[in-house]
Amino acid sequence: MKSSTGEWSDTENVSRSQTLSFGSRIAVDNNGNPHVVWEEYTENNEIHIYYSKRKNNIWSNPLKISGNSTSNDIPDIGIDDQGRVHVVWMGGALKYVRKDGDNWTQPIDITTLGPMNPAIYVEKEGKIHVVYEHWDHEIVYLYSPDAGSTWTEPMNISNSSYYSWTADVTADKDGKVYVVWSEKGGNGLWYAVKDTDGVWGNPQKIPGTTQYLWLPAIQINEKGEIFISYSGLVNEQWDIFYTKKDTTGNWSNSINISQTSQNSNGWSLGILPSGALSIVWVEELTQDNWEIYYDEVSP
Ligand SMILES: [Ca+2]
Ligand SMILES: [Ca+2]
Repeated sequence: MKSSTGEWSDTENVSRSQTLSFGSRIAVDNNGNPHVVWEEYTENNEIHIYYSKRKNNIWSNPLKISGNSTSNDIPDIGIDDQGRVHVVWMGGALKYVRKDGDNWTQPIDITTLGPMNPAIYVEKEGKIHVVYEHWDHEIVYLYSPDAGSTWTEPMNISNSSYYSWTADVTADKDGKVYVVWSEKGGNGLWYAVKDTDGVWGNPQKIPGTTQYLWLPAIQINEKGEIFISYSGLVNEQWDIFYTKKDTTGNWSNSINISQTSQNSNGWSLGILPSGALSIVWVEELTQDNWEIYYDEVSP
């Protein structure tokens, strides 16, 4: 963790297991405590989803939250202002669990329609937005207006003939929902907006995003400026970029922030209290040696 005065703490082992721990995601609650989910590979080749929370400098014992399902993948986590924790992942179907106080619900299937690479965003009051890739190469959206009690039917929001994949979702302070995704084959980054009346606009291409790219992440600040980071192909290797849409609707040119000669891949994007962007990615220093990198950018 990085303190408010800029020092990084020592690395802390959250999973504390003898087996492979992989694919972690993090969310921070109102009190500043981080909550982490990840995939844990067992000795008999099962994969389960685990959770731990840090409070008073202590990480809770890792807890298996994926129930009896033995093959699980790609968790994501969000927290509302009541401190309820919401987690989705792929376990055949798209699984969802909620932590309320100290109690976890049993996993439920919120859709069985081909969920891949899910991402979750939870608004303050507990409205939940989930996007994922469907097998037919479309980006699909699910919504819960009531903190996970009920869910809408899956809705195709990409609706393109291209292979649509790697989506992320967020909402602004008024409740407008923004989804960004990549279209394979050099067709760039696209986004769609759900207005506060619940109606989706047509997907729009983000200007200047023509190269091969993937793994977009999206954030919106209090002013309504939109920030998107992604991995894009440059000179036959990958770099990390970000672009910004200002409040008058103009997109900036994408800025290359990794500028390294080896592969750079995402993703995590945050907005710091100062207004700066925090971006985390991995660099392939040598084959099989990926290291985690971090940068802050004043947009
Ligand atoms: Ca498509
Ligand atoms: Ca690079």
